[in-house]
Formats: sequence, structure tokens, C-alpha cells
Amino acid sequence: MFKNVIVKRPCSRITEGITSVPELGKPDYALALKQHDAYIDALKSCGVTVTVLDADEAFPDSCFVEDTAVLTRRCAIITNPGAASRNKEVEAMIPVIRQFYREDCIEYIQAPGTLEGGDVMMVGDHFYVGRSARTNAEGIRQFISILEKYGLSGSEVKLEKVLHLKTGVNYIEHNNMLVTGEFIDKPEFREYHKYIIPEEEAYAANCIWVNEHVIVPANFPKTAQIVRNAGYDVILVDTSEYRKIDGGLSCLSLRF
Ligand code: CIR
Repeated sequence: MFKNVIVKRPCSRITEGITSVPELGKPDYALALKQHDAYIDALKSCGVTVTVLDADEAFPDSCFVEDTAVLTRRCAIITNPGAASRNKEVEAMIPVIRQFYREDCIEYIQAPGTLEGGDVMMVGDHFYVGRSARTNAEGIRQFISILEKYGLSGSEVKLEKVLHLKTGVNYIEHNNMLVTGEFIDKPEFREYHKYIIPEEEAYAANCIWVNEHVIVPANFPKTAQIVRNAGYDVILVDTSEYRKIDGGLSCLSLRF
């Protein structure tokens, strides 16, 4: 069960966020704010306390707080984002994390190691880490050694096409995973029950489990039905403006 969620309001410079899909156009800021309101409401309806941080105009991608930290039940790990324009986002997060974790349980990924939280998928006490353009071998080495210090474990997953690990695979508890594309056949995930998200809805593989509810992006009807059929209460939230800069539901929050 999650008790807490941290989100950060999008800033007006969200239009300058990093994107691999410029053909989708620039995010509409007013609509992005409305969608963020709905995201917060959805989270609250799952019974968590939501801490809402103010927008930070210095960083166009700063609403994607997931990339700045990995919050486990035993420790908090502050990342070292591999995207240069995002690297200093962590500085504003540290004092926030200190409100929830004791100083001696806060750890840091350090250069030359890089790691972004979007590459980390928690399955109980095990953490899968994607080796991506943003998360390097040294970052993964540091991350796994921190986890082991706290009696947790981690393992590397090599990514081929996606931005982050959770772009294409998401754990929704009860041994269930939503998978798409390169993750359908990955041997690392052999032991899980996999729900395959069709190619045309690949974006919607990034859903989040929050206390027996699963938040699914709106307008991906096949995915919503798959998740409903799997027995979960589905909550739809439109993330169209975040999608334009490669952001999904998980990126927008830290859940712990
Ligand atoms: C970026 O490229 O960093 C942002 N435009 C999107 C970040 C998405 N975050 C995530 O998947 N955890």
C-alpha cells in the first residue's frame, strides 16, 4: 500500500520539454494544468496523501518528479539524471525527501553514475533497472549496492528502443505486469503474468497501481478493458499534453 505521493505542478516552460515526438505538437499549458488537477484528484481517490510542489520555471521537465528519486520502504535514493537539462532538478527535491526520510536513510547516485527513476520498476523488495540513454552501468552498480545495504535487491534490464524501462513495462502487483513491444518476450519477466498492450496503444502500458486501483491514460480503450478484465478498479486520467514530451502517468509522481 502507498501512503504518500509527491507531485510537482508543471511550469509554463513545459512547451520546451525534451521530446522524441515533436510531430504531436507542443503541450497546451492551460490544458496540462487541468490534466494535472485531475491526476491529483485521481490519486486522492486512491486514499493517499498528495504533497503538491510548486512549479519550477527553471526546468521545463520538472513535473516529471519520478525521475529524481527512488523511494523505497527502507531508504530514499536521490538520482543523478542522465539528461543534462534535467540533472539539477534533484536539488529542489532533496529538502522535500528530507520531510519523509531520516538523513541516514537518504542515499545518492553520484557522477559518473547516472540514473533516472523512470528506469526503475519496483516489484516488492526487488527493483528492476533499465540501462538506457539516461541510466548508465555505473549508476546501476551504485543503485544495486545501495539497495543491498538495506536488504533490498536489484537487477539490470537492457533496453533497446524505449526512453525509460517503465515506458514499456509496469508492475501492477499480484504478479501482474503490463507489457508492450520489446518487453513482451524479455526473459527477465518470464515468471510474471503478462498482459500484452497492443502496439497501437503502447503509450498506455505506462499505468500506475495505487492501492488496488490502476490509473490508466484516457483514450486507450483496449488497455482500459484489459486492466478491468484483470480485476482492477480503473481510473482514467487524460495525459495528452504530457505525452507530447514523452511523459506518462508514472513520471508525474513519486509513490511510497
Ligand atoms: C524527458 O525526456 O526526460 C521528459 N520529457 C519525459 C520524462 C518521462 N519520465 C519518465 O518516463 N519517468
